[in-house]
Amino acid sequence: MPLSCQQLLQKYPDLWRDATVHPFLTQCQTGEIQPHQFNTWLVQDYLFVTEFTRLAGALVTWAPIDHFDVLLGGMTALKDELNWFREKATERQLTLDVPHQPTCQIYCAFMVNMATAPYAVMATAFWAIELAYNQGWQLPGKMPEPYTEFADRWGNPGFTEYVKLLEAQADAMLQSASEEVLEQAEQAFIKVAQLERDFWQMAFAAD
Ligand code: HMH
Repeated sequence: MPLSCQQLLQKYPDLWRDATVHPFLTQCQTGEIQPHQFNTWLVQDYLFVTEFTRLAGALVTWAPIDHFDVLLGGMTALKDELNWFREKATERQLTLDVPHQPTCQIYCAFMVNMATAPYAVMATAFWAIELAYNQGWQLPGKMPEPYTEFADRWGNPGFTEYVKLLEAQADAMLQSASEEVLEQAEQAFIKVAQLERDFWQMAFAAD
């Protein structure tokens, strides 16, 4: 049973690679991505982040008080991020009032489910979700316009630091977790990796 976030990454390298390396991202870097693919990602990711914000709220509900600083800092960033998504949508003349695509719906349902999981499990899932974007947007290298600000949002050094703090908090909980909770945390990690891959694929395959 894994006792740390790093052990999860080491145990499932292929799953994690597929969560963070995708033609959607490499084609943002080369400029080959088409506007309808990018816009599909943008609108669906806004919907994703609204549900992710509710998961952040659930974390605050169950976290020990010494985890508040990191989590509340994350929520402040989410407030800014949601407003930024609305600006980006307006610039691109996109409506955010659209149905969830099936993949986005499944990911949102997973997060609703996580919100009632043991805190160690939700903290592990929350870390994995943020790390996926932190690494995913960094790996292709410098993104050209108009994608630079998207890559910077999740790839910037401050965000990398935040993800490390989330990892330390998840690790602290995993250290004293029961075998059953460790198993749940491992399953949640696997699920996040698969859902991340599916989310890129959903946008990439948009028609
Ligand atoms: C699908 N995963 C997805 N969207 C995001 N915005 C993040 C992770 C990071 O918050």
